[in-house]
Amino acid sequence: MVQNIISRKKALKFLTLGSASAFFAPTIVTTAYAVNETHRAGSFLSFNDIFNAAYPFSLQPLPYADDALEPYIDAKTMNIHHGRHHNGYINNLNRALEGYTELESMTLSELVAGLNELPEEVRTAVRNHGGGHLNHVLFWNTMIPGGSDPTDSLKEVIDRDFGSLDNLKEKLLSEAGRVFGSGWSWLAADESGRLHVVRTPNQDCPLTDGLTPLTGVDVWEHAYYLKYQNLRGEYVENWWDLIHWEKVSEIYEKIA
Ligand code: MN3
Repeated sequence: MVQNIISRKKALKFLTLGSASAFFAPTIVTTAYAVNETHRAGSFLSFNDIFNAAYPFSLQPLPYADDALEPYIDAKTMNIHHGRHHNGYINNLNRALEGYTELESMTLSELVAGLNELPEEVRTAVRNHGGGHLNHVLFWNTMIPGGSDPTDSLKEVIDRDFGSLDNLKEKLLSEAGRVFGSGWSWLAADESGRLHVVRTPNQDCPLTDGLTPLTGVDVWEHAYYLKYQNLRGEYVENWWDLIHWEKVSEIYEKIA
């Protein structure tokens, strides 16, 4: 039965494509992405583009060139991380949702926030790949070449909730250091606008626990190992200096 629905859907998709592209129509939605080529930089995504993207999900270009965060994050790492790892999450997420009409109409943040209410058979896939997609979109879009300073209004909230920017940095970096294996350290906000630092394993996203992530550092080895090897702390220190605070503020203002 489920198979029938999927087949009909596929057939429909096929029909809506032009005849030339129909030859190349994939049986599943995948994003082609050539790794190890120079890719044109895109632009920074809005709050809406980050959190409310919809199926079929696609890989957006990085908002800067692969080498723009050098020497802190090297071009090869960016290229592989974005083109292979992030793209892989997207393709797997699309595969998992295919044929689930109700889920296909949900936004990325609805899927991740509502993870525990999803059908059990797709829950793990959405947890790993939906989280993987959202976490990475946020990661790329909350770094900026050359770094930046927090906006005055956000600085006030940081001072209120952490005492100082230095305290926040210390907390974020120490949580990153406490990730055993793969995971993330996040600056996140609750519904009342209070800021929190949280650590998540694997690709778990704070949204599933009711917190909106504002920015976070990916401490999977794929994020830093080519350049830093075992020096995770040095990588995380450098990440801190790349934070795109204006984008962080923009996200915070949407939810606070
Ligand atoms: Mn990653």
